[in-house]
Amino acid sequence: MLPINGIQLLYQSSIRFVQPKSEPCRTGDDSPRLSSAQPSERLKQHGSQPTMSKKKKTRVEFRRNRAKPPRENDITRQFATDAERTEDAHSTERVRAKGELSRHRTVTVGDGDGTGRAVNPDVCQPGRVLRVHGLNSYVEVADGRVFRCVVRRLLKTLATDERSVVTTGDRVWIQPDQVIPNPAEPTGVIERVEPRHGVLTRASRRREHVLVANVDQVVIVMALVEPELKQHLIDRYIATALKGELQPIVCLNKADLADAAEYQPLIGAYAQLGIPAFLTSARTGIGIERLRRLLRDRATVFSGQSGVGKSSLLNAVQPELGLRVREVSDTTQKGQHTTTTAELIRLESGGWVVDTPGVRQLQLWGTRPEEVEGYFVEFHPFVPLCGFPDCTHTHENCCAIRAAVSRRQISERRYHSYLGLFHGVAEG
Ligand SMILES: Nc1nc2c(ncn2[C@@H]2O[C@H](COP(=O)(O)OP(=O)(O)O)[C@@H](O)[C@H]2O)c(=O)[nH]1
Ligand SMILES: [Mg+2]
Ligand SMILES: [Zn+2]
Repeated sequence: MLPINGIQLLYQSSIRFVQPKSEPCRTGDDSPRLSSAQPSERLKQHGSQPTMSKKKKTRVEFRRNRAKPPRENDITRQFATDAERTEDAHSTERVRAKGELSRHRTVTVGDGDGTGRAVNPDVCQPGRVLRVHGLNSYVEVADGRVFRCVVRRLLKTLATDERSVVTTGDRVWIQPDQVIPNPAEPTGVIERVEPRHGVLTRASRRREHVLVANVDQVVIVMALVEPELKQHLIDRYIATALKGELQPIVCLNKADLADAAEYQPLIGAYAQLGIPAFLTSARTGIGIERLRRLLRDRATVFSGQSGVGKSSLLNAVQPELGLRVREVSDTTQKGQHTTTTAELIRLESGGWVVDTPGVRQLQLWGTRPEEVEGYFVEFHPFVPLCGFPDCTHTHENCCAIRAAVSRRQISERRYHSYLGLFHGVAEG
């Protein structure tokens, strides 16, 4: 008996040792505090805890505030010693007049974000990449002309860590070709890509593939049937949106094919999280007016599995688009996409939309497991109450998240989505 008691005592004392709080397990029953706990407060609470929590916070914030790790440093240095430098610096000063650029004061050459090559505004002009097709990028400039452009070889060298040097939605500077044989199709060279914000990315052969850049929001299209609704997939898309700093909007499409009432709890759950969610039907027009309103004056990317009705919804919003819609008979042929490349399309009502090809495998690119909780907003008030500052909310005893799930303060469905993402990210 004695040895067992001894072991128990040892065990208990070791628990007390790692337990940072005086109470054994406080998982958030003090509701007033919970409801008022804002993210900033959460950070403060973290900050007052032992060093481990401090370390954790720093890492997460670091990732969130940085668009991208710096590229090839030595190339930059090498470039800085280049004779061109004076000339580059000079032209950059003039380029800075454009409001958005002034945020990046050190854009001269090879800065960390974007492919920061200085341009000469006398011969170059700014534009937006509408689509990328193989080696050609189609860039619309201020006067509405669309240039077929190749990318300056140097830019490709600077951006070796990424599959897409230039992607749909990029803001670029192009140098139009001197001789343009066919005025109907002017050509040029992309000289510079501005730093990106609001991106939708996915992993592609263990590299990052930026599907689209510089958008404000993502419409996550899910079909209620055909293909069958996979609720965890919605959470996966939402996490991807939040990681790319995009506002998620959930469209549950093909509402004409299912009993709409059944989905009200799901819709309500997302509304509570501040994520607009509603039923749509490209066929009958349900929800199209609301969708149209949400798209006005914003840049939006449509995302979702193949066959859920992304192109059909866009056609319903603006019939003149005439986007190709996949025939029903095609649905069984996996790997066939009618939309093969992401394309930026201007809406008559103001704003831009991007129809993306169906993404079969969506991973949270470059995400560490401990970052995943950040993409579940309803977890935020509870996280500081977990017994361990580095709680993963997967198995720990004094976990405020797990306690909240058992009290139904966090939905079990969302918690399972969290686990799926956490483990998926952990496995790489
Ligand atoms: N019944 C019904 N069918 C739809 C709806 N939206 C799209 N579809 C059909 O679903 C199929 C795939 O649509 P498509 O727009 O190509 O999907 P995408 O791959 O997401 O762009 C086509 O056969 C469409 O006619 C809808 O709201 N209701
Ligand atoms: Mg499509
Ligand atoms: Zn926890």
